[in-house]
Amino acid sequence: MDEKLEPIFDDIVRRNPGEQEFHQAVREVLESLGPVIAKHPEYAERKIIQRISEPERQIIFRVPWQDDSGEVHINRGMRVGFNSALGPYKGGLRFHPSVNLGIVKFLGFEQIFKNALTGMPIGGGKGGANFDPKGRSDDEIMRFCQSFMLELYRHIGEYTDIPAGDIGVGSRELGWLFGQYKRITNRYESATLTGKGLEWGGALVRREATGYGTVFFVEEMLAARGTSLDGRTVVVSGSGNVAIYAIQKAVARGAKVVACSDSSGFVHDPDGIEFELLTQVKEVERARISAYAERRPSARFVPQGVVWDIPCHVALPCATQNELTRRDAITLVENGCIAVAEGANMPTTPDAVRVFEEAGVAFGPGKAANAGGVATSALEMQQNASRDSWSFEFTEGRLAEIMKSIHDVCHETADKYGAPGNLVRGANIAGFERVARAMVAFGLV
Ligand code: NDP
Ligand code: 2IT
Repeated sequence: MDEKLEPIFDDIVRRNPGEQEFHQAVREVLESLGPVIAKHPEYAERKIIQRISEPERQIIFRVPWQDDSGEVHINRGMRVGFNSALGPYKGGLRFHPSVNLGIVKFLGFEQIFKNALTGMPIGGGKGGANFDPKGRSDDEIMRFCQSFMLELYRHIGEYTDIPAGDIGVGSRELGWLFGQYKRITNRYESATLTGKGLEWGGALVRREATGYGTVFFVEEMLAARGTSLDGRTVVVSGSGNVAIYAIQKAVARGAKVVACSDSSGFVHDPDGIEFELLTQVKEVERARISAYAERRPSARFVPQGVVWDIPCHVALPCATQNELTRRDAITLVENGCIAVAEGANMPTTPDAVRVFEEAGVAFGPGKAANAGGVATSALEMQQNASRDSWSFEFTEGRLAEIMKSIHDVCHETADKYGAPGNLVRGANIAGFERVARAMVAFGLV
């Protein structure tokens, strides 16, 4: 890290004790910004880095609810509005037992730069709760969503803050959240949430967008190196929304996806993961990934196994933060991996990223590679604003253009700042510069 930025980083760590994931996300961005500060002294004078690292607002609230047996439970809900220089706060809601303020802040911080890279008018935010939906009935999850919205509603809105899904929150939960929002406010404000169902204001392609976008990004990275996905072996972690549609699109582009996972282990299917069976198990039945192997003779389930032990050309981490370690990176490189793109947010540990960089593996950081989800959320907002709905083909075409433009701006920015091929630097600098310019324009706010 540039020596001018070190005391700023130390101060951020001091002011946010114990928030390791947040520190990790900030460090990664600051490590890219030395040459930007050298070129733009006005950013240092106006303390843009110190301001961008402090959320504009953080809301933490109690979420009480009753389970099916009548027992009372208390969870902690939160929403962090990190930066609104480019537009209203935009970002998902995560329901997972691991959620805490440090995790929501790391996600919100990443979201600022990701959203800037899309070129759409959206600021960065994130929220969630330490609620564990696993093993809960539909009624229990609905009551939780309703209680969560009973506080959240007063903080969100089309021009203020627009939540969407993330881990544990999909269109089912968004339906319960929107139903409650509409009831409390007496207004059918579609553009207050994105990722909605198609019958009530949702947009085609939003469900598929993050996974598809990650694969489009991989294709751009490979094309820049004179190759393609065709005939490549791919391994994906996770088997949720992002993973499922990354698998579908990778297969459509001629790759063979041989493994995917959930928190209980992974399945290896040398014949190629069958999309229909995967969606039946994970989306329809909401079962564990082992159920896939039970019904597919060519597949085996490896409980608690590390999916990165399966040899592949392309690795797509699509589950959660810090799931791909230095050890995993070394294994992947030894097995001939040529490209990695982060469908998840910050899934690769910093020392694993270094292994890929040193080995010359093409690496697409999450804030670029998984930006297709939030970009398509912005397309959903556009459709809501004009009370229109676009076709699947048209919307997918827009998504593909956006992913290409994100790849190109990261690539060009990395070149311009003397780090050719380093998309981590390119993404951090390009995202930061867009936000910084708007913050300078607004004066001291
Ligand atoms: P889902 O809830 O649909 O799926 C999450 C998947 O990751 C599941 O297979 C889950 O397994 C696994 N997983 C989650 N937490 C852990 C953990 N702690 N350890 C091991 N496995 C875990 O979420 P999404 O697919 O929406 O999100 C996946 C990632 O993509 C997240 O990092 C999210 O922030 C990111 N992302 C999502 C976007 C979206 O539009 N949804 C957009 C951009 C990024 P299990 O079911 O066993 O918990
Ligand atoms: O991490 C992310 O970009 C998301 N979870 C999607 C956010 C959104 O507003 O669509």
